[in-house]
Amino acid sequence: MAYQNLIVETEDHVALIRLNRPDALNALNSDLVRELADALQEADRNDNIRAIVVTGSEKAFAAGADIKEMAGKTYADVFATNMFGDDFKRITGTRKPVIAAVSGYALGGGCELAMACDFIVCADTARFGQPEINLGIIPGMGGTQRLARLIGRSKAMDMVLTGRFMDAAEAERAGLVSRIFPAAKLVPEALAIARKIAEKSRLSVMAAKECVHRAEETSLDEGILFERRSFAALFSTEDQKEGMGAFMDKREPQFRDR
Ligand code: DAK
Repeated sequence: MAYQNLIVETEDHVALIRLNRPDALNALNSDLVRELADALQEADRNDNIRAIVVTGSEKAFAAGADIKEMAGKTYADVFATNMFGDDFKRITGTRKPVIAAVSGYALGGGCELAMACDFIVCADTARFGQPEINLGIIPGMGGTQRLARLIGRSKAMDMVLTGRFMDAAEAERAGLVSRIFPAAKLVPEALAIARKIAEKSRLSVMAAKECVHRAEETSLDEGILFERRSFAALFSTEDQKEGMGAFMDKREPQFRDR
């Protein structure tokens, strides 16, 4: 599919989706968010793709929702159209692993988009923030919820109430990002991580993703039960036999997603 606001490339079973509105620092307008949801769904359906990287430009992952598009909206517009809501649900519904590779600004909806991916790696230039408070609004794509879960209430309140930006080192310390790379190496490193995941059994990757996300949505007891059931289910797969057999034979496993 051809996109106006994205550049999509696929290599070695990994889709690289680059947000591409350079004149607006990749501000998220409704077209871009719809296209991103389409691209992720397309990648999810494509058997050749096993992992996905979402990135922006060197200067900005995304500087937030498009303020120029939002400025004139009324309560009725935002509420009745469920602004971004349906597309964002499609984005978070992606079943394959999605890595956010953040360079430069990840602000407002941009930070929320990064947090909606499975994990975030960033460049040493990254700046995360929820500056909506400066515009007389609050985060609207899960920022208050995901940030609080990921970095704790104290830092989340600090970010959301002051609108200050967090640099890469603080983001890593806080647990918002998993790894930091020099800016020039960010995308190659993110792709290398995605390729590493792409080598695993698709079945255990998808089960692992579902289980980790459950941790944010259920009690510990329920989450552990979900994990236990998923763990047991994987013993019905050929890939479990192959993975353990390969270990005992001292060879690399050949997973077949069965
Ligand atoms: N929207 C629209 N255009 C933006 C933009 C944005 N968020 N951010 C930057 N731009 C545009 C600028 O207007 C400028 O365009 P021209 O004026 O040249 O036409 C161009 O990008 C370059 O920006 P600057 O000239 O400002 O570049 P600087 O390097 O000087 O500054 C900056 C970079 C990132 C610090 C600055 O651009 C900035 O502060 N941007 C705004 C950041 C921000 O406030 N972000 C939060 C937006 S509110 C919801 C879901 C989500 C949301 C709301 C509701 N629902 C589901 C209900 C989310 C809300 C937000 O994200």
